[in-house]
Amino acid sequence: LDARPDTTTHRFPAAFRWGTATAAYQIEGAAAEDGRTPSIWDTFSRTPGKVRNGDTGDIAADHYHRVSEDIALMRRLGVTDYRFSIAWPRVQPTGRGPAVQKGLDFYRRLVDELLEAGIRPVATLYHWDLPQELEDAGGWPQRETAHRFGEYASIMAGALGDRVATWTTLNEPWCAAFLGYGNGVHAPGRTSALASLRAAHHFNLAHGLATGALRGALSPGSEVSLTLNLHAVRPHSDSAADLDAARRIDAVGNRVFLDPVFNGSLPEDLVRDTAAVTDWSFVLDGDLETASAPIDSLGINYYSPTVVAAGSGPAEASPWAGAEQHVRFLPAPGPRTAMDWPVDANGLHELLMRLRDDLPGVPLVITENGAAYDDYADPSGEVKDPERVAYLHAHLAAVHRAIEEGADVRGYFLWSLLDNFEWAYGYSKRFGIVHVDFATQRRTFKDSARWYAEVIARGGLAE
Ligand code: PNW
Repeated sequence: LDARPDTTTHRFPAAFRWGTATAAYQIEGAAAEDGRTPSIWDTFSRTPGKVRNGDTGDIAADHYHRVSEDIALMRRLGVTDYRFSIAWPRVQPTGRGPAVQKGLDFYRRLVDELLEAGIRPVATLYHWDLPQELEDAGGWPQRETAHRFGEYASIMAGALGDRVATWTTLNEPWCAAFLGYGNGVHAPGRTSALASLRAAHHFNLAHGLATGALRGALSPGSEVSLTLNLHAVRPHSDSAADLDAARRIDAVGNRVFLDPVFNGSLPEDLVRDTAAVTDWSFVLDGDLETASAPIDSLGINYYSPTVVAAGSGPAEASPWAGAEQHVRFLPAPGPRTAMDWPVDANGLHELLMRLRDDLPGVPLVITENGAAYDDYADPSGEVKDPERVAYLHAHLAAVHRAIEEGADVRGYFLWSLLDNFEWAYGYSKRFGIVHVDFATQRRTFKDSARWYAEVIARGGLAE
């Protein structure tokens, strides 16, 4: 039996937000119901060879039909907040024109049931499911898409602005721009360095336009935010060449979004590094001002650190526009998750220290952290996931240490509530703290769910 003394070793601030996170395409299913049309992820997952085992989000965790059941799971966990995303093609199927009432109704019911359960709704407007029609018109490399996104944001602000606690404009624009248009591992699967940089800029513009649209419709106490998967970049050595490799990845991985959003500027070194790809003439007067509309917090998704050295990677189909010939990625040492991602909680602490120093006055929220592991079904019927518990414990301890050292971290959202459609990996990777049997849609708490409920109840960690 567990012999831990019942003493809290890491107590979090009383107002700390404890949540779980999901995304529409990864859990909802009901891909063709109530007027929803295909997004780029429907098209991509139906293209042979793009997603492992040919998996799609057609059914996923069937959350569209199981909202009440899933909110009951969250009540059992005791979370204070729930981070979900809105599927743009459910609300505005062609990405233009009037909203579909049934799409709005679905999210209104979700939000109202959350509020009834005492759980704060944290809504992300874009978690990668662009209406296919907008991709057919050019997608994110096309400026018009940013304006369409601003319009969609005002529809959502009008529909739910009185009851959503936190709006997140975009989830991980780095993945959407550079994996979607750079190396093509994510939808829409295009491979062009220029397209990836254009997309990144239009995400910044879209974020600013949406922030403006939301600002006017917020209820008192509501907030606007942006979630980035910032790369915790470590140079392999202190050599000038390795430090320069780290600078390049920081520019095209982090500052490509941080500088426009928090400074209203483009990183000068990024413009230099990418001179062979573009002169950035797609950045028009006023864009950076729009992108830098003040926001209330920054969301950070963290899974593992990135170690780089001078060298070169594959020139073709890279998500690192302009850095391919100068940077080599090294495997970080130590244990790995089922994604083969290194487990290293120090990377999260390093990132939070950097943001404490670089973005003073900006409240931080961990909007995703978690790990994929294969579950072990105990003969007792319990789902054992000791590695996930160890991963989560170590990362929450790192957040706690960062708070003690002055980082203004307001909350933590565990990725993910449910096992779900893990993008290019399909259903082969399980991130949930609740096991989903995809044949029956039966949900079962894993040990990590019980552990997280205890952490939330205690307001911190115990040994
Ligand atoms: C994030 N990478 O995706 C997403 O926000 C989630 O939807 C996803 O399920 C989760 O992390 C786990 O993967 C990422 O290759 C996908 O650097 C890929 C990368 C990073 C984040």
